[in-house]
Amino acid sequence: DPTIRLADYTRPAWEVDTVHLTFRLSPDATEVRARIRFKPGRGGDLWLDGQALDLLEAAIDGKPVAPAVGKQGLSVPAADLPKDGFEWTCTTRIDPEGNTSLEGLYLSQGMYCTQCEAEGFRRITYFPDRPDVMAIYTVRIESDLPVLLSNGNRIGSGPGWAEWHDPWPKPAYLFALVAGDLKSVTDSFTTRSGRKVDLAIWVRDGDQDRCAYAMDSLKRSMRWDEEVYGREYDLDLFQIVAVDDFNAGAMENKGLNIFNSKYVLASPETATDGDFEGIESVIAHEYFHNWTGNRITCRDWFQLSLKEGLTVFRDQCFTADMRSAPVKRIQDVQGLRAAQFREDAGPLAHPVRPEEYVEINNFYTATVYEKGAEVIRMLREIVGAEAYETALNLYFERHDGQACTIEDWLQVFEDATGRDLSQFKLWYRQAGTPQLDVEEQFDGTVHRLTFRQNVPATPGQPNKQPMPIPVRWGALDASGHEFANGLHIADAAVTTLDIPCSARPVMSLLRGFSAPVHLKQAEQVGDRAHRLAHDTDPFNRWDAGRALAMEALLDGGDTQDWCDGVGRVLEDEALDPAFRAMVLSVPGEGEIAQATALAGRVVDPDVIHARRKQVRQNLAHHLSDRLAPLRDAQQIDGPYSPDGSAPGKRALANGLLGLIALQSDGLNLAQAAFDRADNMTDSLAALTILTAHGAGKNALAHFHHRWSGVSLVIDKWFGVQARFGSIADIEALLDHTEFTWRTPNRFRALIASFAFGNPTEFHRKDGAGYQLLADWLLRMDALNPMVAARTSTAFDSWRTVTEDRQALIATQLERIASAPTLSKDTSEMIGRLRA
Ligand code: B3K
Ligand code: ZN
Repeated sequence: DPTIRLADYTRPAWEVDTVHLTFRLSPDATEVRARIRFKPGRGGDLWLDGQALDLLEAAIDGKPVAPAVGKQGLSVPAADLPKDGFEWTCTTRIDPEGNTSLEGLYLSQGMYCTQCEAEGFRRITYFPDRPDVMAIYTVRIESDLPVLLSNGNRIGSGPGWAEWHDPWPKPAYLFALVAGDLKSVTDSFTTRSGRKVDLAIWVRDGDQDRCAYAMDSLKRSMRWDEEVYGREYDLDLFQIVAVDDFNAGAMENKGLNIFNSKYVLASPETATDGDFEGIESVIAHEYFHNWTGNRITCRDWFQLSLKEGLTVFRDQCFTADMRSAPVKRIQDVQGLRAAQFREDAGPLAHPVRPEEYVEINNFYTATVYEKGAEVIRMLREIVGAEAYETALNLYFERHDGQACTIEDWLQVFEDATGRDLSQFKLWYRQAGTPQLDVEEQFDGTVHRLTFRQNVPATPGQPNKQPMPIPVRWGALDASGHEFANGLHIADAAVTTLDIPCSARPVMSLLRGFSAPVHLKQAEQVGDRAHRLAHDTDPFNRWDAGRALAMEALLDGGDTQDWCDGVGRVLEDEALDPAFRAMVLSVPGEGEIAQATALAGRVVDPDVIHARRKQVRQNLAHHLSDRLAPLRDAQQIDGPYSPDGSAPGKRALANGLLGLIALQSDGLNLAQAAFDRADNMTDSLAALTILTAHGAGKNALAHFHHRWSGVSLVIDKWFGVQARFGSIADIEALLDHTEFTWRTPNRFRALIASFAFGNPTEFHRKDGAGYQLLADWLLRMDALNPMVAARTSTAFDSWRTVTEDRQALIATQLERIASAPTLSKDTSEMIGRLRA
């Protein structure tokens, strides 16, 4: 399979004005008639992408043509084309039922739906399927199904047909079509300029009562984008469809978002606080794409972070505004460290703007998304909030309706601020998590900090240049009072910062996690505990506790300071319970593994598991009889609410329950909590604790019985067991009648949860865990390459584990690589993993 390179970009030979599509829907023989108006671009032959299509007929300006058709598309020589433009018509036949890749048009439980990003449209009709070709679409759908939807506004309908028109030019990846027996929940939103927008969420009959939170999140997102970014919605209708079979979380198709039902459906009984928050943020994310992604899109797929990094940053700020900003920041950094730092440290490391790919779907990564968002956060940190707003307004004004690049994005910041951002651009070009070492020296009048940065080598990038690293800092005196603060930009290999003061301060660095780096600060004994007790920056306060815990986890050292500090935070009633819950949590095994590897040591997942257990036990012992009263103090009165202070209280109560379970008799309390739970958050928390202790048998049976048929909840039932079960347990689950592995959510609930969330069994010394994963990757690859390739990243840290394990993984990677047929998705991933 060919490698696509950013450096090879050329403008389209032909551009498109309008597209008319007629779909005659049928499960295994849908006919698509296309009428496309082409206008000259760069000029040359006409190349139209097309995959898995049956071409029935084609014509140019009404005259039949016989183009050269291959597996990837068709071409017509320039000589056969009217040079001022022409109308292309063709009819293709496609097979939605047999489409198991879930790209293009497919069937999910009797419902037709599409997924066209990144390159699914070429599975519907022949087209220049690249985001810099934007056109106006009119769509006619013919089918007996009652609900027929596409982008934009409905311009006509009758029995067995409907027509839609989207007035805004868009790239093909934003095209969508849905047809099925669906029910809607409707509402409306009045924009700040007074336009009424109809809102509809489409679900299967029976699911209508689980849409309220999604609808409310949508309205809050629309308001927020007006208030914070000055962006109004631009159509009279905004629709969301929930579908059970979906490769990703959701998709921002113009005016017709399609969602994995996991990010739409929720009730207190079936969804956890985390699920509600996930819905709020994904609804916001897809909605925000309307401006950052749809109105201004990407010139090519190398620019993916232009829309994704920015939109993640926007949804993070939205959640911070809706909920607790410090807690949101802590969660985001935890996620960044767990997924992106991990990716950046291994064979899959790539820049926020990659320079080559074989399969673009392999680059919808934590680096493009989450590190991309961090880069924008840094940019705002460096230029300031006001200049950020000016630059964004310029961006919307200058580039509305265009397909843009990272250069365009940085240019608006340069123009708005007069700054030179060429060094900043390295954040888009250089992969790897920079390490920032700090040395401190106090000479009686000045405290001097010396920052040394090092960006590690990554695949294809042996040598790196220094990057501008914004370091927010605060200086605390012995009583915990903050006497100075500021922003230092570490923009050279070595930089220094002098703080005049009369006594050696305790430095709080990288506040709010102002840059995505590994900070190595050789603090003096007691400094971290001091900051855990006093830091005025909540993020750093949390992180100080984290660092203390990590020290003990890495060296098996003393946990006294950490336990003391955590105990004091827990009992500080002035602190938000959600924050206290975060302080209580111990770094996960994956994070400990990363820190181990970063310290240059070999990762033994069994040792890590044992250490983590010991550290939690120490904390439980230290807090001993304070745990139960603290938990009781989080009692919530009144009905369940996913908003306000209740989720934080539940998180704290359940975190405490996890520690109580480590004490004698604690499991009885967990069982009682399970029996009493009246919402999914508490129920699943108790179930997880019981299962983690091998005491979940009855609870699991009860849970399964109670939720049989509610697939999003049954996913959770699989997930819990996947994370704590033995391989034998997993094998029994694989044989379970409800393990419908063809549904991505169910496959992920069992296979991905096992591979990513059950390190001791996955890394079992006999290699059974690796073999199990490889078996299922091969099986899934034949059905749905995107899901298989994504799941293969579970092997991405394989060179950090013990040699015996590395050898076992190498065998499995080799086995996958030599399979007789392998998708381009998975073969690219396996190739990069083995390189
Ligand atoms: N843009 C989509 C992701 C599409 C995934 C393609 N493999 C969802 C999002 O990021 O909002
Ligand atoms: Zn997105």
